[in-house]
Amino acid sequence: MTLSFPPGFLWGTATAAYQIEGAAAAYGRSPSIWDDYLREHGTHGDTGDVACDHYHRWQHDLDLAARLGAGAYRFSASWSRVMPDGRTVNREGLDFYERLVDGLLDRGLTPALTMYHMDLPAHLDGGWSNRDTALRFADYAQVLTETLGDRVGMWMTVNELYYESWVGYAEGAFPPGHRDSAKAVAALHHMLLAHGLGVSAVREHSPAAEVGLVSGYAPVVPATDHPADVAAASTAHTHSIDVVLGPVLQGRYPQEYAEHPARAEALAATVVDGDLDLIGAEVDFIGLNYYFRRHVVAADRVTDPEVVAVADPPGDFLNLTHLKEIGAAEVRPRSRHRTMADWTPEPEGIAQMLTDVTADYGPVPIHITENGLPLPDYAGTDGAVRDPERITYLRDHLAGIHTAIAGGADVRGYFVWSLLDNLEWTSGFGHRFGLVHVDYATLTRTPKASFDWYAQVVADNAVPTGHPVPANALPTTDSIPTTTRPAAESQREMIQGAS
Ligand code: IFM
Repeated sequence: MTLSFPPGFLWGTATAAYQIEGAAAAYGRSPSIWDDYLREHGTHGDTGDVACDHYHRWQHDLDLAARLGAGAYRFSASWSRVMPDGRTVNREGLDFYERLVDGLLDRGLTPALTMYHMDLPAHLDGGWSNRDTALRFADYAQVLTETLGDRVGMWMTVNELYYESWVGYAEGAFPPGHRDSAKAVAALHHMLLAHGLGVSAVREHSPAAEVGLVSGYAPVVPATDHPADVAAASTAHTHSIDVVLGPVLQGRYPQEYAEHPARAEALAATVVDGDLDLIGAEVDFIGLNYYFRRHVVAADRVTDPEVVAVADPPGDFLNLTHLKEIGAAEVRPRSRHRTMADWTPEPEGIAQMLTDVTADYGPVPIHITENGLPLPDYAGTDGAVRDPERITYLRDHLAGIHTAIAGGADVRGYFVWSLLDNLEWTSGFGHRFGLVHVDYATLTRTPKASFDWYAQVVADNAVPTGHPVPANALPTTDSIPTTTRPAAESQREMIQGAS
């Protein structure tokens, strides 16, 4: 059985600058907040110094993207490369993105350019909690759109605002590493403002293009049906999802957020008259990244035997300040299929997300701008990389999207995260999300079984369901890893060899 997608459905893959480019200290780039942070807090010292060396191998990588037959390729520009001091344009950096955009067009791929994907220039004092950062972003967006606006068909302003602001400014688990919720409220607002300013730049310099924002979307569900847990999940959903989609699609923050005792003061101190008009300027689509759902209970129930029993391990919960402040706590659900990133694939959540967004915000055009699975993929002795779990994962999520489209959701496209294995931020190179395997010792690219599977989906504009993954995607007994050295070790050797 196959599930056909609407004619003209846009298939693509996605990447982001810092996670693949490398050449971090070259060609005029200045450090982003991630460079030093990962040296101290990264896994095995994995950093973006070399990453996939996409900066030098981009032609080969675009050939791979084209081989998939997909219509679009989502990538991000590095602000630190384009405007290293925040004010002056680095022509060499901008030239790189010109080459990339032209290279995509030469290969028949629509460039889907994300202006900002987590790699804030390190010299921007105060980061996103400082309003001036949004104004600097406006300059950067002007430069990008003035230079590339005649060729980029799809712009995405800012990626995963909620996640970056709360993890980086309230939980201290991403750079800049703050633990201050007021700063997170400000950071989120300034990222939203940057989005609005980015939309203005696109309308001015790239009028034929489409523009949207990319929001992470992890539907929040109650871990039990106790009324207190149901209420806590609803609040957490508003504070993590509607807090982004409300301002962008309706020009206002959800009342429950704006008036919440834990948020109201910081928000009032941050928002300036006119901001929400800019933030709520019309977009052409909304980009949603879906990976998992969040399971939430009322914070004062974490020791209740009912909650202790549903958590896995029993009694455990994720101690997140920003949830605690709004009376919620997150637990991991029981699951046989926890990923290496410690979340559980729940394909049913993607249909739920699409149906809910459509119900809450009307029939807004949607692109799934990221969806994918981390695995410890390796090349077998025959050189093949078999990833049947990823095929199953993609198939089940695409089936969910198909269901949502049939139910009235206006989904226009789907981008697999990711084209290439890449640097998964603090989790390092071990978490492989790519359709293409990257051997970090040699930087050799090997399309995985999922690459061929996805190419067939694109060619058919349809997803095969109801039968097992292809035989050539299944592991064989001789599948022995060829690379056992930690990625960081080989990357360090490479840098030393080059100097
Ligand atoms: O790798 C990240 C990406 O940078 C942002 N969205 C989630 C992906 C997987 O964790």
